Amino acid sequence: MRIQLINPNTTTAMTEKMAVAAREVAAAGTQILAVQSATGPASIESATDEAMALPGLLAQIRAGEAAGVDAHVIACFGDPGLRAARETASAPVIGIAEAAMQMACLVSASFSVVTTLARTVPTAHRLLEDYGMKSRCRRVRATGIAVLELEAQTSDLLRQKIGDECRRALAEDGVGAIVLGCAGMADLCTELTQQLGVPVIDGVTAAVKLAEALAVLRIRTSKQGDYALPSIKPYAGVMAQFAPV
Ligand code: 2AL
Repeated sequence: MRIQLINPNTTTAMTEKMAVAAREVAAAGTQILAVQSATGPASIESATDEAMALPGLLAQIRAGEAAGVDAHVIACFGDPGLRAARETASAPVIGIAEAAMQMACLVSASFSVVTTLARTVPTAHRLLEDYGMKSRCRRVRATGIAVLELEAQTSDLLRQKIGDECRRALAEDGVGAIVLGCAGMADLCTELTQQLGVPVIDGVTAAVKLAEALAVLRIRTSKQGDYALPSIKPYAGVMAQFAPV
């Protein structure tokens, strides 16, 4: 099976980092095709970044559909463009935030999210609302770390900082699990789970395993109702190249 792992930001080091995490958990017969947007911001930390990242992301979804991939993963914790990607695709599309939150709910009554900048916290709250998970998430905690500080291997200093915030979540929030709020934290999941003694869930690996499950079960994105294909129409200016076909 082939899973297209899409980094919707344009930072190659981050794409490579998440590909390593994805390949570590992929089943023997699963190929991870790691790609990134060709246009857009270096990291996605605001609604503006997200809006500017979407044309490049949707172009990758379309390319993956044309290549016949079995599933797509959108590897950014804001799940940018998830609804639009599901309109565009017939294969399943999994966002890492939804995947991590769903998996946390399978093993704990409640969880906290430990994420990057305070700037990204409202997005996480909006996703919790959209996914009907507000009652399961006790708190979304920012570490003050920018996404691009996590683009390559996470430094010892940042590992400590993220670990400390997870410890505070366990001490203060009354939760049984932690959800990591950035694709760039994928390399911390195993060690934090060992150190903290509770499930620490990274969305990249959670999404890969959910994508495999849907593909094996031949469950694909519904083309009726909300995720029906978008209608074809002219797009003007620079957007013409991104128009649905
Ligand atoms: C992210 C992420 O995972 N990738 C990115 O560009 N921004 N998440 C975040 N919370 O800022």
